[in-house]
Amino acid sequence: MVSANSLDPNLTEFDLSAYLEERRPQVEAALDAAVPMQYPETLYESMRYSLLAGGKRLRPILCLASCELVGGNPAVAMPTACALEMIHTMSLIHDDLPAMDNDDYRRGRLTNHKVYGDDVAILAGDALLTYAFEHVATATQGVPADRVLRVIAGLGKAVGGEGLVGGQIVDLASEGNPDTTLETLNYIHNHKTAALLEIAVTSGAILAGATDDQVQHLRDYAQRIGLAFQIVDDILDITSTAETLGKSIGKDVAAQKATYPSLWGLEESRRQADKLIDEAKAALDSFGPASQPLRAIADYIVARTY
Ligand code: GRG
Repeated sequence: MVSANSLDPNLTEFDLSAYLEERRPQVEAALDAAVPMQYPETLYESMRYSLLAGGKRLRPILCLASCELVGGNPAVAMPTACALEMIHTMSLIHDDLPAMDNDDYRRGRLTNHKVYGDDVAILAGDALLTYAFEHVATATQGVPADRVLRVIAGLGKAVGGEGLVGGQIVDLASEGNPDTTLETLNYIHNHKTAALLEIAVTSGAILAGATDDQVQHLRDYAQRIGLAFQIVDDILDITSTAETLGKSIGKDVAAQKATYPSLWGLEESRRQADKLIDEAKAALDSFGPASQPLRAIADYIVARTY
C-alpha cells in the first residue's frame, strides 16, 4: 500500500497493486485484440512478439487513469491507451537495433531484430507506429471528433522531431561525450521519455473533456514524473541486475553516456527524483481524492525496482 496523498495524511490508503492488477489484464486483452495475427504473418508475428511481451504498461494505465480522473469512462480511452503502448513498443524495437543501442535483450527476452532480423524489426516498428494513429482515429467511440483530433496531433508531436525522435538523435550525438551538460541531458530525456508520458496523461483527460486548466495541471504532473522516471532508470542501470530489469545493464557507462548519476552521483540523483515526485503530486492538489491513482503511480515510479 502506498500513501495516496503525502500532503493530506487523512486521505485513505490506496492499493496500487490491486489497481494495476485490474488494469494490466484489460490493457493486455485490448492490445491482443487490436493487433490480431494476419497476413503477412512474419510482420504480424514480429509486431505481436514485442507488443505482447509484458512490460509495465505504464503509459496506457496513465491514460486510462487520467480519463477517469476527470469523470470519463476509461473504455473510451482504451484505443489511445493501446496506441501509446504500440508507439512505446516500436520505439524500443528501433532503439535496440544495431544502428542505435544494439541490445540483445528486452523485457526478459531476445530483442525483436535478434529473432526476426533487422529488416523485419524495422518494418514491425513502422507498422506499429502507423497503426497506432489509425487505431485512435478508427476505434475511438463516443468522443467528439475535435477531442480525438487533439489527441492525434498531440501524439504526433510527442513522437516526432519535437519528441522521441528529437531526443534520440541528441542522445546518439552525445554518446562518447562525457562532458554532456545537464541542459543537454534534460533535453534528451524530456523528449525521449517525458514527452510520451505527457501525452499519455493528457490524452486520457482530453478525451474525457478536461478543461484547459485541468490539462495544464496534468501536464505539470507528467513532465515531472517523466524526468523522475528517467533518473530512476539511470539509477537502476547501475544498481540493479540484467535479470531483474530484463535487459542489459551498465551500457550507459560502457558507451560513455552522461547520465544523472554520472553528473550528480547516486544519492543526489535519488534526492532529485524524490523532489520531482513531490512536485508532481502537488500539481494534482486541485483534483482532490480522485487523484489517488495518479499520486500512487508517482510514488511507484521512484520506488520501482524494474
Ligand atoms: C518513435 C518514430 C520513433 C522512432 C524511435 C529509438 C527512438 C526513436 C527513440 C528512443 C526512445 C526510447 C527507447 C526511450 C527510452 C524510454 C524508456 C525509459 C523506456 C523504458 O520504459 P519502461 O521501463 O519499459 O516503461 P517497459 O518495458 O516496462 O514498458
